Amino acid sequence: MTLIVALDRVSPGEAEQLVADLCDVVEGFKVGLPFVLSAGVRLVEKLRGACPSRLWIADYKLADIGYIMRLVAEEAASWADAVIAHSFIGVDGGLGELAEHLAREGKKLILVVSMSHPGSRDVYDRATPYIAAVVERLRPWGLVAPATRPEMIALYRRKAPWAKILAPGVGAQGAEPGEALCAGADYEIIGRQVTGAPEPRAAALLARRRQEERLRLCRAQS
Ligand code: BMP
Repeated sequence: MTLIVALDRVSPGEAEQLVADLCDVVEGFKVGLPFVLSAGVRLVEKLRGACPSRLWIADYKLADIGYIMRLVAEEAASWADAVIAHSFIGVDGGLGELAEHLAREGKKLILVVSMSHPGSRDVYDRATPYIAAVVERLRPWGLVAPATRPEMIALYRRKAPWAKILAPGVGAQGAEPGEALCAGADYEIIGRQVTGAPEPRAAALLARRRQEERLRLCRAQS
């Protein structure tokens, strides 16, 4: 499956309903800070327990010294299969420690390499050679790259053929379902367009259908 749903601004009750509705139609759930801070870790553990077969991602966008990132990863260990960190902080004393810790624990590291908002061009996208060097050195399981700028996905697809690419920015931020998959992403992350829909399951199924249609088109054209 190619859809990951972001849980950000949802109430505890909505989250439980969303997970029940979506468990069999998504690849996983990305749990963001707004949700964890408001609902608490215990609820996230309960959500995971209700849908244990899916990929659960802690999106804390870590950007600290290795020691602190390891402590945060330990806090998420009870429910998260994967942890997202920023790549710009570098390896020695930073991401290297986090990567080693996660590998020991059998958890996945996902690095942000470019972002979906326009300001990503100010720093992240000017630093591509340096970011790519961090990615090459750490060889993380996954990368976050923007569905809103498919050219960045294509670029990192070439630079890191082994990595899973997770692409946010679909729906509320303007990218169409399937665009990022056509550029080489493995999963598209959708938040508000699904979680804010009157019928989230129907919205997720529609997004999946549109992904498939777009993929068929772009494969036929290539
Ligand atoms: P939405 O589909 O509601 O715009 O949500 C997008 C999700 O993807 C949010 O959880 C956000 O934190 C995340 N995200 C993003 O939008 N852009 C990025 O570059 C990286 C992200 O993780």
